[in-house]
Amino acid sequence: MDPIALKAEFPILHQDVNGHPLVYLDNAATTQKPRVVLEAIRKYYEWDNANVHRGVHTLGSRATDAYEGAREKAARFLNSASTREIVFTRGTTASLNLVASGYARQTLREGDEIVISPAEHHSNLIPWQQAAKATGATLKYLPLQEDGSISLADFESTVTERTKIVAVAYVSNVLGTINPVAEMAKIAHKSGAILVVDGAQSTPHMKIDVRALDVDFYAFSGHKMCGPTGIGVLYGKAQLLERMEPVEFGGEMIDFVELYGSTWKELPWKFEGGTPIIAGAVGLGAAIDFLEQVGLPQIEAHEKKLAAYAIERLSAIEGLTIYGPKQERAGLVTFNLGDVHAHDVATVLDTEGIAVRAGHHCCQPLMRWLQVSSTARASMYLYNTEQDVDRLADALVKTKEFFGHE
Ligand code: 7TS
Repeated sequence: MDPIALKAEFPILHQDVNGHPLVYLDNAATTQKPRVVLEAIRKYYEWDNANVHRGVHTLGSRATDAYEGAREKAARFLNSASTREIVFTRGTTASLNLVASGYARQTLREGDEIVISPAEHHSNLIPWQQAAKATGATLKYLPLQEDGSISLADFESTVTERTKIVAVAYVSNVLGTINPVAEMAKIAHKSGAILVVDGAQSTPHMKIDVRALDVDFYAFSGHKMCGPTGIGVLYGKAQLLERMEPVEFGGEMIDFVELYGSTWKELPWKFEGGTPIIAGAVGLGAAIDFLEQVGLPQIEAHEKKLAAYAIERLSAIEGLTIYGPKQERAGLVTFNLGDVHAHDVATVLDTEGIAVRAGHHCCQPLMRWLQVSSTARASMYLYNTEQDVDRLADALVKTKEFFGHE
């Protein structure tokens, strides 16, 4: 894998920001888009645009083929058994909300438990809070190890026969921890619970096989994996999706409508009310092709190497604290520089053309657990290089001097 050759495919990365060549290290927030994705969306709008599943005209059937073709790509990408198990949504947040509203609220009873971790992104936390409130179920938190990881022993003792739903991120967007979701699925299933996986930070960076992992629901966003914003996927096992009621009603999702009652289309369309995000799905399909061509195992290996290098370079900066495990982690590094506010760190880095994110990263309970109000985060992708990490490390040393920490 040649990150420099790959970078050439991303027009946006070839610009100066504040007088310096851009170093984009905010990939956990969103990734940039390669030419093939931009072209696929443009071609769709220039040649095929029409509404789907209704037109008998040629453009209508081309648009339908493009949309359903993207679903086939997503099914293959996740190794799901069927396209019936692939629901297009707006992204991870919408996918998790769909499970919380369509499954959790309809199946949970008072006394049931939902198990999550305090390291979850708000998108995998608030929907469960709300589902618990609505049903009388109890929200139960897994303990975290000192480095923020979850031990399987703790997991096993937290999940009981009352647990009906377990929801965890495969990869933490702050700590870079990689949760053992295959083992978690086994333990959850033994207790009769289902496992919902937030795949926002795993899907772009490693090969995902939902059948090998045996997860019950799996959510991800297109924009974090070279695709456009506004499109994502909810994978669900067919027998669970069958049991779920739709949460959005209207056009596209119905079978037969009478004055006082209606029936729904079959899977997955009963969950896709209204005109869908057709161009988004087309762009996601192109992004999947692109990632598969590069190779997910190659991307993962490249990012692990870069993360190890970043940890080595950043650890050498006195006064800099890195959060999360030092090994066996994903390609992002979250840190604080002495007592300098993370927003100030990110602002100074921006004057050097380096884009990182600062703040609570939509993980306020985790910030409290870390006993910080915010952190800075550099997150890598396939187009980042050791030179990018060097630029970051050098700029951090400058930042330290700027704020008077010698
Ligand atoms: N889950 C995790 C683990 C995430 O990192 C994010 C987005 C989401 C869910 C929500 O994804 P969305 O596409 O629906 O917004 N995380 C971040 C981040 O870390 N910085 O900006 C967005």
